[in-house]
Amino acid sequence: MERQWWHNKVAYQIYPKSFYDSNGDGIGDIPGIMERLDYLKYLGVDILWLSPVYQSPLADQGYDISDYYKIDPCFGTMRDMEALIKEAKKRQMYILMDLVVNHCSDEHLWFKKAMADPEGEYGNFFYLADQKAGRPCNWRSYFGGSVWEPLPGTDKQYLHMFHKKQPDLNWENPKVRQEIYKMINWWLEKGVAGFRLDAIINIKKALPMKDYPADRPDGLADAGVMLAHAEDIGEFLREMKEETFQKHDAFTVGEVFNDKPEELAAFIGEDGYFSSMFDFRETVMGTSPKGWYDSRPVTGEEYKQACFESQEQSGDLGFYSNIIENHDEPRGVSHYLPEGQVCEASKKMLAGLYFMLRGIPFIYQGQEIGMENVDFQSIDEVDDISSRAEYQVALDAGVSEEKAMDAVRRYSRDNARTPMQWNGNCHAGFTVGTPWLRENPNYRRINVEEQRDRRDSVFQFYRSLIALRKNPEYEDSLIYGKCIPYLREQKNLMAYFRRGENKTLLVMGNFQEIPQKVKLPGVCEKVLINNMDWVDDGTDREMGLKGWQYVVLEMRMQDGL
Ligand code: TEU
Ligand code: CA
Repeated sequence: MERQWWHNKVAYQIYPKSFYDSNGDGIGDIPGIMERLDYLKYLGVDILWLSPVYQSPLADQGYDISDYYKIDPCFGTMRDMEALIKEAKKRQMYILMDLVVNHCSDEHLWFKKAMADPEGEYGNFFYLADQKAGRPCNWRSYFGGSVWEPLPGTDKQYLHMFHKKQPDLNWENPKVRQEIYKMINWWLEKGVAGFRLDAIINIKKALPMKDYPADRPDGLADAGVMLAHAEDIGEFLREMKEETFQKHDAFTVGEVFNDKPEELAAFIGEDGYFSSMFDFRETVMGTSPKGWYDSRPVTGEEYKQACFESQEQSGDLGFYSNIIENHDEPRGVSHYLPEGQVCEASKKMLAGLYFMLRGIPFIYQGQEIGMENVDFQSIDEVDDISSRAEYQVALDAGVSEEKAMDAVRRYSRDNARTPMQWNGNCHAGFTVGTPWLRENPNYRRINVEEQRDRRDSVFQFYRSLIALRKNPEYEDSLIYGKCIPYLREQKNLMAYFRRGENKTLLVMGNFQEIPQKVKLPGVCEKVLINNMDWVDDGTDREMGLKGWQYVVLEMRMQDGL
């Protein structure tokens, strides 16, 4: 496989609004990110993905862009952005922008022009239809309700897969595509290293539009069903890559749900449309088509099998990007670890297990100190539009308010969006003003200041995971080596080899509170990482693991293994 600059990198997602507020207005900003670059460098991450900072009415926290060439004043100025790119470069760090091009904001000039003259050039930038013929299809928006909305002041309606303030761009129109490529190149020329491609699989609709069988009492059909019928998205993606990313050797990571396994090579293979894409197999596990209220917890066994299935699927054809959380999900430790078992040891184990899989590890802000879900008491404490929609879905299904709140507590996107916990002072050291979203009250216990210099902290554990992945001695096994499950059927043990040409590492986590014994397939030469002070020196052929213990071993394998 041809070597790429990003293969051995570790990425970190910043949610700017909640990262660090430099001027006391309660909103995190770009100068705030700049002040924390040295912190991120010390952690050891290289690639920084910024959730959107473009000009936006913030109906969906910046995923509704009204001008792709401007920075929203609440985040700073274009000069700040340029300075950030420069400061990152100085530290051999790379900035990824969020590329939100399935839709723009209804306050974007294109949409305003479409409203003023639906039959004109800009009408064709969107999916418009006459109102009088009724809805062209029964697709349900991801944020609830029909995807169709009247186009104000006209007799038309427009399509939005997400919020009604996020009209979908018509990718079938070559002019739209050219506008987008121009914008992408403009940013690449500014020095960003690449993009995370938001909701990218939505750009291709199954046309002509038609109804699918209704899957809820609202008579609508999940938009994902339509996506499964959409074909030839590759034509758009290849064109985009050739016109933009490829010319700049950019790193791209696609947000791809509803992926089709047979297309994986086309997406992330050597000549794929993207450098990488997120593995969401674990993320979507346990979700229900009915909504959050009907979703169920994920067990350790299920988590393991999902990881291994993805690893098997990608094999060595390309690199998935591995996560346990992001700005759309609950905190990974609250989601994947059993209730009542969330402690520093189990947090480290979960971190270590996903981190050593083949692929690019992404850390979401706050994950490195083990931030947890929030104990929201009422829906009024929640800002996120998707949580509010899901709350309503639950009530409409006849679920009690208490149960509906339970679902919000478990799945709300705001779990990940509360302010970064820098210290135990007022507002977790995030702002000297009033934070736009209330901080998690546990910040006095869980914060950077407390963990940074504590030898056995979650933060220091992440540092050691990153350092191991970066150690050139293990590049051959940890970056390019195969990932081979070990003792896959042994309950609550997640173990796998990372096998390179010269070295074989064995990664093991005991996904339970009680100890268990593991047969060794060879002799352990070195313990490279251990989340506990204790290691079983039992025998050459067997190793005991304490509850939630995690180790990475360098092995001398028995002949034939
Ligand atoms: O998310 C796309 C997406 O598929 C999500 O809506 C996901 O299904 C949902 O959040 C699960 O809770 C991207 C962004 O990551 C998200 O923040 C935006 O709201 C969305 O696109 C629209 O741009
Ligand atoms: Ca600010």
